[in-house]
Amino acid sequence: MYLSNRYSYTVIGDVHGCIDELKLLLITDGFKIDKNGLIYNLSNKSIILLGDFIDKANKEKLAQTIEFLYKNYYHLNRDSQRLYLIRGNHEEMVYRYITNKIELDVKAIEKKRKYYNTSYLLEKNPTLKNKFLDLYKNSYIWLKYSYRDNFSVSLTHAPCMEKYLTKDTKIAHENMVKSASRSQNRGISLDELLPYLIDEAKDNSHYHIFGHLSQPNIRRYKNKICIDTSAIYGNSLTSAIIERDEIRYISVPFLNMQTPATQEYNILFNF
Ligand SMILES: [Mn+2]
Repeated sequence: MYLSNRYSYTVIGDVHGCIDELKLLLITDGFKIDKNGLIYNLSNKSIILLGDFIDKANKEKLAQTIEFLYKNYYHLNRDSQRLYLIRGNHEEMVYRYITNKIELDVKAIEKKRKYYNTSYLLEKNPTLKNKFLDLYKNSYIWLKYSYRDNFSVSLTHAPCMEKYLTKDTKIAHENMVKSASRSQNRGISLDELLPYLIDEAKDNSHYHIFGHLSQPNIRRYKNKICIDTSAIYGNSLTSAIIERDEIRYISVPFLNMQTPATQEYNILFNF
């Protein structure tokens, strides 16, 4: 879906239930949040979540995150769309688990427990489940912003090959939602696992911003930019702010309002 360039866009990386950090990031960017949790002070700003707003966090924070996004989805999008959700692999998998689209063999049950803990929360709370399903159905696979002919930003959850980027086939959609799995390719550097990120990178102003591959900081190689800075792992939550033909960044630290998740991340780009 193509975005109007009449607005600026605050594009936020993988939230994974970091609701306190999400609110702090929005406030740092000039938004106001009232006592009911509604976002104000938009002027010409729009908000885009880059996918994976669920899983890995504790269940109270996950529930708060879904409630916050649901009420603001309808609050902010009353007249024109100002809050967009891009679908991540976690939304996709939890959707499949809670709508019984996955055969629950031993391996699937183990994965559900290990990686998709939001499924259990939603299965126990039908109201919250319906809110999640509504957000899932209203999410986009890709969004694209253009400013004149010489500046554009494509947004997806995962990095992908250019042949899939902003295309609307089933295989293109799968590739924009999830890239090769790190958990199933342990010990392989991301540069080896995703060689297209280096091979297809160009020194121009047609950017691809993605999350999905948690990193210790913003990783950028030419026109490829990863803004998943590992909030739920105790690091920071990052947004890229697109305004006219410029991109700037705001990050806020993990606030220790919940126990961080643990993982060791492979770093993108060996330089
Ligand atoms: Mn992801």
